[in-house]
Amino acid sequence: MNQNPLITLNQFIADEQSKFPKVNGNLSSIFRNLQLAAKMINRDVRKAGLVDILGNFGETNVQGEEQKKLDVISNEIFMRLMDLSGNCVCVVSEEDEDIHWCPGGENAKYILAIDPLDGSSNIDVNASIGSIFSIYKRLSPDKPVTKEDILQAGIHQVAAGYIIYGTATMFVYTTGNGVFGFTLDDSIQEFCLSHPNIMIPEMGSIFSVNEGNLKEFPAGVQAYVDYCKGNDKAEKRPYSARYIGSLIADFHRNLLKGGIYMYPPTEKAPNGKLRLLYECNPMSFLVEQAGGKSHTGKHRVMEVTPEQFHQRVPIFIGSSRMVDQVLDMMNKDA
Ligand code: P6P
Repeated sequence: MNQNPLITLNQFIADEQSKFPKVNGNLSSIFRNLQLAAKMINRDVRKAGLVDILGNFGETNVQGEEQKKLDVISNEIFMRLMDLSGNCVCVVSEEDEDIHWCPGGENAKYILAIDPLDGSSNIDVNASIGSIFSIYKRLSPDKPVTKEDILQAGIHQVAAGYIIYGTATMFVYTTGNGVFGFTLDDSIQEFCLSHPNIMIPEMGSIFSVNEGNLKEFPAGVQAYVDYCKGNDKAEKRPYSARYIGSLIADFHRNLLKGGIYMYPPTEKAPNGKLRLLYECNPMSFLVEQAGGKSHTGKHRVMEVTPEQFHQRVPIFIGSSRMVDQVLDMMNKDA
């Protein structure tokens, strides 16, 4: 019999909340609805091959990318459940150019930024995909929300996390007191604590980058990729190249095993491809809480003050010593 106590995500959230007597439970209510959204999207992702919901929706999102039906469905699920939580004033989503204002949420305290289904180009080929969320508190509860409430630097996040729809479905999050992973037990439809206090190894032997763009990378990044492929048994080089094309899948593996994920500037994407508000900031909050690092090449990601809702930044994120190595090589090249 497994001796580990069965701690569900709901119980864990309640226990965490009880540590802060002054807390009124509004954030917990958002988490309960995020969890419900995760279960609903998991249901749709798992049956994608069965129900005719594959293929392009025929519309494009603000990023100009073909929208898969599951992108649209996932976005609608998150929006509906944030509306119902009553504790969210607005949502910034990768799928919507404009802000979604939650009806009746004018006086709510929290702002959500989401990538409802990241890696969606992998849906039709059955590779792991995921949802990413980032939560902020509005700056001035007694005044109407302004752009400044939404464009806060990542250091001001109150919570962040992702759901990975992989061989198992996991809910991984932080509120600034460590990183915790919960695995969905399908038989009882409960997320159960499986990875308490996740810490990323300070050194790893996995590098994740799209080498198809290698010649477009800054010289220091090219030098680091070359270093990863070098021969040094003591340093476990050559490292393993692992790049799924799904940020959450690559990040989750590197978080548990150690490694670095890079999306450097390219000619096509001079500011990188990943979005600051709902991809880079939440993943950076998680990795730093797990003892890792996240950098744009010029700044700590979480210290960048956003200027636009869908702003992109380059990102080097993962094991602290691996991030330091690539930054050193970029600085030498500068
Ligand atoms: P590329 C998916 O579209 C995504 O945002 C990340 O999940 C993934 O790591 C990256 O883009 C893949 O981009 O340009 O290498 O195909």
